[in-house]
Amino acid sequence: MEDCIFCKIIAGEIPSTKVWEDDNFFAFKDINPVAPVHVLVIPKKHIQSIADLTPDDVAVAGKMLYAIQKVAQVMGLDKDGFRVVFNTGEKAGQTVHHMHAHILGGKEMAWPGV
Ligand code: DGP
Repeated sequence: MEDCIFCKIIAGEIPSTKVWEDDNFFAFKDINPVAPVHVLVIPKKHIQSIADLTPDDVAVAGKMLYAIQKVAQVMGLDKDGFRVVFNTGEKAGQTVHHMHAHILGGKEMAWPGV
């Protein structure tokens, strides 16, 4: 989609540090990491947020969880644990309106963290 930063990252028009990719998803390091490991996983299809999913997106949404598992393995987080965050909408702090999962790890994390 025009003017979407993450669509431009997928297209290679904006540089990023890619950590994993398959036919449907792209994973790269967050530019402002808040944990020793902080990776974003995005669908190649432009979907604005979880709140914008349609029935046509159900398959890609399900596959996204499996992609998150693969990225966690690549980053060596699968043994010790990791956190997955989907900021959804303005009040939750979503700043990029292309659905993305933050994968956070490499440190002890408190809960609740809100
Ligand atoms: P959120 O607040 O949930 O919408 O998170 C958006 C994240 O995207 C934020 O942690 C910073 C990251 N980000 C924004 N622009 C870029 C970029 O151009 N490159 C990379 N690698 N990350 C970006």
